[in-house]
Amino acid sequence: MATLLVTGGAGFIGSNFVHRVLERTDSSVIVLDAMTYAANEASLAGLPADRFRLVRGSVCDADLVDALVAEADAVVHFAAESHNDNSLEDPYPFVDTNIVGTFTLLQAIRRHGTRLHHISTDEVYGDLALDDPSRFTPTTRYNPSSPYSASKASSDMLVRAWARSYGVAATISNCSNNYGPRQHVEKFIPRQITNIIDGLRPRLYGAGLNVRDWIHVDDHNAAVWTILEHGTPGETYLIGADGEMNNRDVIAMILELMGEPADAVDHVNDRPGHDLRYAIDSSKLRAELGWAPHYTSFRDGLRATIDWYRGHEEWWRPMKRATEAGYARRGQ
Ligand code: NAD
Ligand code: TDX
Repeated sequence: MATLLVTGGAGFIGSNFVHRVLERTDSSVIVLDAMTYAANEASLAGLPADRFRLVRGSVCDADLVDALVAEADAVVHFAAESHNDNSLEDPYPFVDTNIVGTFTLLQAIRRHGTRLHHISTDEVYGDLALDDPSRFTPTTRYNPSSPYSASKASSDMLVRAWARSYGVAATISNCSNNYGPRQHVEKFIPRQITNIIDGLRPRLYGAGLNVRDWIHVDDHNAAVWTILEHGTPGETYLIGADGEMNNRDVIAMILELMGEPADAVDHVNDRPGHDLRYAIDSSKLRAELGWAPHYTSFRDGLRATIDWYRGHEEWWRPMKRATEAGYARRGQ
């Protein structure tokens, strides 16, 4: 893949993907990013200028998207509004970027016959009961709960339709909750780490029994690269690393790793419609494409992530105050 177009490459997962590709391959990368509040240009610092270019613009801008797709051999589509809490407060940008943006990209992909990998989430399947032994598989029925997950489910459906009706060479992956460096401090794990650094207590929604299936961002991105190289167009792959844990236990681990007492937690307002449990069965990806996670210890990955936030205060400090002000407004 000589030239990759990476949408949303200034965000959390996209920026880690861009670093990985430029470090490990000879490919050139063009990032298209609207540089919303969720983007951080510092996440793209130090990349080789002869193989990397940042274009500021929206995936909803049809002319710009068409021109960039024309330059690319393949497109990896990370760009999205990504935070459930924000989608509950103002769903409009989620419909616009996640649905209209994906449609706009698909039309350009269709015109140019370019390979596409679409990044999606396990949240499209809704949630599982806490005592349900089953996990999400590629045939689980779509049943999204929030405006965010409904918009991602819509985008997946568009990709599937464009693959079937127009023969677009697209793959889709639905991944579980990511953690690791360069994640916005609005998200669960970085919020708690940076709260503790700031002398604040972690904030647990409700009783904290909701379960998420954690995967290190590098394991997600390794899977994306594998699918891009070896996946079958038209197929959907679920990405997960068997990392189920409830929110209370994650905070307990963060407190312990950061040398704080186990009970130093505030319970705050629950998220409306809060999904109970996500769990991914990634056996298709493992069996068909030979992927396996590298980070098998969540504790070690979390320790490294805590170290990253301790060592990169200049990266997250500018966004911390506004993020906490938004949470305070919602009693969270
Ligand atoms: P993020 O919010 O950190 O980054 C999203 C990026 O998209 C930002 O840089 C933002 O500026 C950009 N963007 C937003 N609107 C845009 C537009 N209209 N045009 C161009 N760029 C735009 O999100 P993330 O956590 O890195 O998630 C990336 C993708 O992975 C999303 O599609 C998300 O649904 C999916 N995903 C995330 C997780 C997770 O745990 N974070 C898990 C599974 C799937
Ligand atoms: O302060 C908090 N306290 C808390 O208890 C925050 C910010 C969250 N939570 C809970 C809510 C969830 O049960 O922690 C869990 C994780 O919350 P988020 O980080 O907001 O992630 P989630 O809603 O699970 O969605 C994430 O994973 C799937 C990403 O944000 C999505 O983009 C991805 O699709």
